Amino acid sequence: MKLEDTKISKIIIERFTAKLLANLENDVAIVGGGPAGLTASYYLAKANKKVVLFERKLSLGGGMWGGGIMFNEIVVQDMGKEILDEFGIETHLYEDGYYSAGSIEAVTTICSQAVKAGATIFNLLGVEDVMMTSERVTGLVINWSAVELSNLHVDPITVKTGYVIDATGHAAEVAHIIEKKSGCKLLTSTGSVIGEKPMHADTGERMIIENTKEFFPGIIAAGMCANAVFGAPRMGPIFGGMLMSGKKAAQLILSQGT
Ligand code: 48F
Repeated sequence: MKLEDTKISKIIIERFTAKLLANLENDVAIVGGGPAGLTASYYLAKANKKVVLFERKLSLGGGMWGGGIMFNEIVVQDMGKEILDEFGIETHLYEDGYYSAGSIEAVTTICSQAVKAGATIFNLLGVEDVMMTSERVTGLVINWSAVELSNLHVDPITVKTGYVIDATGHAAEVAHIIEKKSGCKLLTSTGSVIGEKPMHADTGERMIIENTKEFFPGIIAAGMCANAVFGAPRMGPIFGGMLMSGKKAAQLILSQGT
């Protein structure tokens, strides 16, 4: 058989278009494909939710690839180890309560498990706005990262969803968009994004679980975004909190039974 160049193009265009069309309406839309967003997508897909994740970069994994200062090892505590075990990621006991794992194995495995569980992931697509009423977030506004990077004047498209998870990391991008554009008060103590506090791994890891919750009806903060929105410390290259936060975000949505 002789390969036809244009047939290859046709397959990609048709398959991608079908995938995008199939995901314009979904149960949960996750913004950001770092450890928190990917973990949330895994648990939601496993529970048969129609879940789509948008990541603006070419690669998934967010800040996990680089471990700490580009030393590609991550640290987890007991709660993180349990989730890494569930993903089948090898961990090594350092001493009581401290485990390490290779960040390359961690990222590639979590991503693979999320996709195999049924999550649909779009890379190179960024979320630049939300759709909302004064009562609830109802969808996302997406555009190609290439458009954003080149500052081209190209209009975005929209995605309708039951729930959004803001897993955009330190930047808490979706929360800032809602705060800035809607004029509505967020469900934080100040009504605004409070901002992350200086490094303190123990406090940050404890508070991230508590802070994984709705900050406006229809949108849950997960991962580092949760501490940025509700005002808690960063924690550096320990990742149990990110994984647990992703899991909790999924559980909160699943507990709604919608
Ligand atoms: O930053 P990131 O890894 O967030 P996370 O899952 O994990 C945080 C840790 O990596 C680390 C830490 C651990 O102690 O503090 O920082 O909370 O992943 C966030 C992802 O979201 C993407 C961004 O490219 C990254 O891959 N992202 C951010 N804003 C947007 C976005 C956006 N508007 N649209 C699409 N993707």
